[in-house]
Order: sequence, then C-alpha cells, then structure tokens
Amino acid sequence: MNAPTRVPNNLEAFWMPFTANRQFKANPRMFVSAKDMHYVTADGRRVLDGTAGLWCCNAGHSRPKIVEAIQNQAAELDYAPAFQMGHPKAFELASRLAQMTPAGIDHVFFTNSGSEAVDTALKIALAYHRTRGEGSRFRLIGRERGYHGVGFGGISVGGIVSNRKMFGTLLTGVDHIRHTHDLSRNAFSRGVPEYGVEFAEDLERVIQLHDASTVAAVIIEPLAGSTGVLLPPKGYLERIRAICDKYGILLIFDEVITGFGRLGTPFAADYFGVTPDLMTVAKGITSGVIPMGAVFAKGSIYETFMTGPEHLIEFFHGYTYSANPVACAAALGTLDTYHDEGLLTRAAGLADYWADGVHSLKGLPHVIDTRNLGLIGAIELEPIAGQPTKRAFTAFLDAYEKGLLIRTTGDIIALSPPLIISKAEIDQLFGTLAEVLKTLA
Ligand code: PXG
Repeated sequence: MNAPTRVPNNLEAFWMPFTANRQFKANPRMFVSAKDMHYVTADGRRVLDGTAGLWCCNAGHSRPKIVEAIQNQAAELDYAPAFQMGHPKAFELASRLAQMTPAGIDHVFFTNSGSEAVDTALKIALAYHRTRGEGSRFRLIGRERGYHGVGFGGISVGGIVSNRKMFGTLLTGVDHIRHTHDLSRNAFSRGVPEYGVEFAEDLERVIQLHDASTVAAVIIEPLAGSTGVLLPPKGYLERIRAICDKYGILLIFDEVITGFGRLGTPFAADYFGVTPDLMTVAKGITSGVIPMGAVFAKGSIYETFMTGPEHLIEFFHGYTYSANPVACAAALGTLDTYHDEGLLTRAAGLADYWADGVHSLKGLPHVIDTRNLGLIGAIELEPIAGQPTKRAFTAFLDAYEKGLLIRTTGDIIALSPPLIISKAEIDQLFGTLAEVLKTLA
C-alpha cells in the first residue's frame, strides 16, 4: 500500500488570508473539530466560539439538519449549471428568502461570498440606471471605515485604508462619506448611540459636489462590523434613506454581518425599520458551512431589467457556482434550523443580558469604550503608543490560551457568538475576557 501523501506538519505552502503568516506558522493555532458553541483544538482543548467563526456560524457548529442536507444533496445532485439551466432547490431557496426579506424586496441573485455579493449589487445598480436611460449615474458612494469585502468593487467603496492602499487606482467614480464613530460623545453607549444623526448630512455634501445626476448608489453597512463595530446613531439610517430618495439614488445595505438574526431580527433593515433597495448577504445564509452569498433586490429593480426580446440575457453577470445545489441545500437546512429554534429572533431576548456582559468590562485597564447591539459587542482598547493593534492581538492570543475565541481589528475586540449561546456561556465568555483584560500589558 502506498504511504499516505498527506504532509500535515508542513505549514509553508498555504499562504493564509488576512493572517500574520510568520507569527502563525511559528505558533500554529489549529481547530480540528467543532460542535455547537465550541471548537476543539489540535491539542484537545475546547474553545468557546465568541465570534461564530468569522461572524458566520449563526446556528452554531455541525448542526444536524445542515450536515444532513449537504450529505444528501451531494449524493443526489452534486452540481447543475445555473446559466440557462436550473434545479429545484435554487428556486425553493430564493422563494423562501424572498418571504423573509422586508416588504418590496423579493428577488434573489446568488453569489458565493459577501465580496461577490457586493460587486454584484454595485453592477446591478449601475446597469439599472443605464437600462432606465440614466447612464450618467455612474458614481458609487461608500463610507469611511466601511468593509465590503475584497473585490475591486468592494475595496473601492470600502473605507479601510490597509485594504485599499496597496492596490492601485481602484474603481474610478467612487467617493466616501464620513464614518459615524464619535467616542467623544458616545463612549460606553448601551445600544444605538444618541449623538451623530448629523453625520448623514455628509451624504448631501458629497451629492452636491458631484451632482445627483451622476450618482448611482450609496452602499453602507447598517452597522459596520469588520471595522470594529460602529453603530449607526439614532435617526442616521432614516436620514440616509431620505436623502437617497430625494435624489433617486439606490441605497444598498451590506448585511453580510447583520443578516440572519444577528440583531434579533432577520435583518438589520427590520431592526432599524429602514428598507434599502438592494441588500447583500452571505455568511449566515448557510451558517458559514458552505460558501454562499446573495443580493436581494426590490421587484421594481428586477422588473426594470425584464425588457427587450425574451430570448436575450437581461443581465450579463453570474458565477459558475451561483446557486450551487449543495450550497442551496445547506442554506435550506440552515433556514430550517433557524426556524425550528427561533434563532432569527433569539438575540432579541438575550440582548439585555449580553449588554450587561459587554458593559461589565468598563473600567478594566486600557478599555476606552464598550458598545453593543443585538448579539454583537465591542471593546475598544487604548493602543500601545507606537504599536497599534499589538495590545488587542495580545488579548486575542491570551483569550485563545484561556479557551475563548475572539476577533480583533485594530485595537478593537469584536464579539459575535453563535445565536444559540446560553446565559451560562455568556457569563463564561465575559468572565474569561475580564481575566484577559486584567492582566493585559
Ligand atoms: N461585506 C461585509 C459587511 C462583510 O463584513 C464582506 C462583505 C465580504 O464577505 P466575504 O464572504 O467575501 O468575506 C464582509 C466580510 C471580521 C471579518 O473579523 C469580517 C468579514 C470577513 C472576515 C472577517 O471582522 N466580513
């Protein structure tokens, strides 16, 4: 018998994404299995998942309905082309999603990631205006500190400097409004911060600069996650919506993180009572198990494309794996799990208890802000002078050693556990984090 060809100890070949490769390869942190709220490390330790993987495993890990759906689908229909062909689960999934989305948003375009969903939404917005005879609307407006994935479209409208500065000229015709983070007035806010509705007026300024007739769409995260959990001030999203309406500009909510129950409602649009024209989702759509993303569109946008001779393709865009059958099955298994366990609204009942945990860390060394919404929390640390990100990264390593997975971005700790977390696990999470912060240099 041939010797196995696996080389588990060679860490060199894998160029790891968004990772300090040399630091990791010198001190690898490997997960080998996961169940419900926990990972298991290669050395057999259980680690509480404080981040739902990367904000995606909303149903928890290795959930039976999702696993079974994937197994059955792979055996029954592994792949079917999505261009000029179909398979039943793609239509079933789109219909179920369309029933969950806010009123008026009732069409679904499938992608394989959040980055692709963002690029797709931007392209829909541009093509929509052009189809309507308003091709002069070519500009896209994002926001400072926004994260919209890593495609060229996403980094162009995104506002995270390190994700942009290496990559040349990016998309042309993009501008940004200012972010909403204001610790001077809003530090230690519980829930949505009081001050900053006027930040929305920056959109008026940018529109005036370019003239509304050149602006196609505005894309923002209703709650900015990846940049370190920046909450929309009271009234801010309503104002953004009103300004877009005033000028005929499409509003895109990037709900890759906030979608599928994170705030205690199916989507952030429901939580804030503000309906965009297009929504991008990924992550929680399959609880992270199989890559999938989607753009949700208003029926009026879809209908705009449905003109011209019927044999012609209306929108020249799509991916080999759009609506991949196994991904569709995983998503259906995920929606069943959310439904059976009430997970899309479960965070609402836990939000107060969670908020108590987040704000219990106020007063610990280096903590300059604690903030929360739904089952999201952030702890902002004072950076070490001259060494930004180091303090939070040390906290991350220490938490991992103590059996807790957290995420850090800059010097901000972000928390977003699976939506199945228990109160005892919330206590454990904040107890461990308090221990970490008490001893942090
Ligand atoms: N939009 C938003 C709002 C996101 O948060 C993407 C788009 C891109 O999705 P894909 O599937 O292409 O990665 C994201 C992704 C973190 C973290 O720790 C956040 C993301 C990804 C990885 C880590 O904050 N968000």
